[in-house]
Amino acid sequence: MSQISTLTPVLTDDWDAERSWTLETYESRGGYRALDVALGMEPSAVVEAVKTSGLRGRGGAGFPTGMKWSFIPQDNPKPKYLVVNADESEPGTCKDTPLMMASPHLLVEGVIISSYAIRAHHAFIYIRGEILHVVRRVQKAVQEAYLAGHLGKNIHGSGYDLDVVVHTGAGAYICGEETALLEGLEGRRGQPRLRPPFPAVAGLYASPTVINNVESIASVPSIVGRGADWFASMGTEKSQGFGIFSLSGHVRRPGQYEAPLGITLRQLIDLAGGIREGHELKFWTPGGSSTPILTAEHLDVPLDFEGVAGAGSMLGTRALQIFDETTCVVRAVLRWTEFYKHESCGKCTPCREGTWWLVQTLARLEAGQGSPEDLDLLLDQCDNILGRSFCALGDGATSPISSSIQHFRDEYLAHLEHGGCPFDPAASTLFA
Ligand code: L3W
Ligand code: SF4
Repeated sequence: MSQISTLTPVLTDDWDAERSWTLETYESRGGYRALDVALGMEPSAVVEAVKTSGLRGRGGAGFPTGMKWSFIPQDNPKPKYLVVNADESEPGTCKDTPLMMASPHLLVEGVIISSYAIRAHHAFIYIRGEILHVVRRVQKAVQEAYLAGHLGKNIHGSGYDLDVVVHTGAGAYICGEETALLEGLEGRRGQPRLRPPFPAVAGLYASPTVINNVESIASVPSIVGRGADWFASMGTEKSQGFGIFSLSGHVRRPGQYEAPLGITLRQLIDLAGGIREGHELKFWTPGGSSTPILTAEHLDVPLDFEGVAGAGSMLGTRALQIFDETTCVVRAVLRWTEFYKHESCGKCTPCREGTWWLVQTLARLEAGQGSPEDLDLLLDQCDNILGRSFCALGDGATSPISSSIQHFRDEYLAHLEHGGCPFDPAASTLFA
């Protein structure tokens, strides 16, 4: 099975182990040994190792993790903080939740090593409030880690102290934006802050703060334990290492597939047993609905930051939502746009008003009641949001619309000719 050998079980390695989430299982499989390695190093050497590994942020933007850590000013007398962004809410994105359920100690060990590297003594794990089972599991792991001496005072006799707080959000998508998350953590309504200053300079309580995604932090123990060169030997030249690819929708075996960056959708669909029987791929998202959709033409695009950008999209969170020919693209895009309208925080006019107008225009087209000029109107509305919004939510809302018009203009027009949706809603299991 040559395809199986392309997988890189590191983050998902323990998922099938019995009671994988317990400290006992984690330690029996080598857990918390990388922490000893890290505590034997200078903090700056840990930062250097993460830089050398090439690890890039796994939350969507792909910013180099080691570089972000090195922005923390060590001559600043203020406390330093580490914040884990576990507010996973991007449509289709579902990798951090299973990771925290199956391997919460991998995250906790990553938090301790990362906090040590940036010389923080307080860390926060900000978890989306609706996933209470995850909150409880991570809280339990933190408690176990305290009792075992992995957290608290004088960790492993090293003289290093760290406290970790598990914080629950209230379920707003915008709180996954790092500065809105900080507002929420400080007890205010979650709305983005102006950047710069970036959080690395003035973040939580106006102090230097590193904010990283769950999967980024969970990758750190393996980098420290197995070496930066080992990590960098996987993936592609500028997108090193591995990641979790979440396949959902019209594939036979939807799920999480851990693989080196640079794998293609064709290979991943093979691993997932193919598109459901008797059907063919129509369109897909590389990283959730905020990334422009791609089509069957793009099956062999390397799924790394550069490859997907070259195809006109973004790698994002590797939330690969797969749609076959039974799905109406206009209906799918309308559903996503309704989500952005609902989740717009209202701070800036282009996004607050623009997402409302996008829904009006799309709904008209989807119902077959618009006119061909509505397509230009939609693109004009996107133009007035993209690059004019305060944060990435507004930009993201335009991605499915402009990319679907680029690839499926005829399908929009077919709605007008048909006087409504030409698709049989019973044929598709999605967006029916
Ligand atoms: C210091 C500088 N730090 C950048 C840091 C910055 C942040 C990171 C990336 O959006 C994307 C978005 C969504 N000095 C710095 C600096 N940084 N310049 O680097 O920053 P940025 O602005 O490139 O991106 P972002 O604001 O973090 C994230 C896309 O991800 N996305 C959404 C995913 C949603 C989830 C979820 O559900 N939780 O992850 C999917 O594609 O559209 O483009 O830390 O501070 N000079
Ligand atoms: Fe809020 Fe949307 Fe403006 Fe972001 S782009 S600040 S979510 S209104």
